[in-house]
Amino acid sequence: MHTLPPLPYDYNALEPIIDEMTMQIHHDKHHQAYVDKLNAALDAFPDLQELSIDSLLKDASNLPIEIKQAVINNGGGHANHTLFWNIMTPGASNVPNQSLMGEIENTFGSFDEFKSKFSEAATKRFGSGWAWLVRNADGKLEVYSTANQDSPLMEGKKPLLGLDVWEHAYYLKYQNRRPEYIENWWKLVNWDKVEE
Ligand code: MN3
Repeated sequence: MHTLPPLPYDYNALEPIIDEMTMQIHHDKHHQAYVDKLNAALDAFPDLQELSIDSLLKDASNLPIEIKQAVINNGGGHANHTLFWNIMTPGASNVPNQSLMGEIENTFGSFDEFKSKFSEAATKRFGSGWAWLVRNADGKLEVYSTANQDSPLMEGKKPLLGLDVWEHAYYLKYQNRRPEYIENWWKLVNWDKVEE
């Protein structure tokens, strides 16, 4: 059975950038629903119930056809949100440590260029999806976005930092102002967790 991990901080901890009601609905309703639907999809497949969520997604192409899309959607939703809660923290003011900062600068030119590339990926993702900083199969850092709840794990990429740009993540406070949500969100990034 997959279970909903508790938030690592209070529902109101990310105020004023992300409001308490959004956090409550997002975690307790949306994330819980992904967990419940993932468990329901795996109900008839005891062998698959033994696998970690990462293993399920990495090998998603080989899943039984009747549950494949349900696992991609809901397993992806479970994995993506679990990462999302953990890479945010109240009062974050830190930047990546020297080693990750050096790698970001080498890959993207500067930390600011990395941020603007990531923000652009988040802004331009049409409809619902996620922006990512990942380590790809060649071990290199990469910024891109995915649709829906598609996990980078399905493409052999390890997600380090993810931003949820589904409307449910920001609509109560920001309505149609996705760029403002993205800009404010940078103040919440917990770089210690990204490095882990
Ligand atoms: Mn979400």
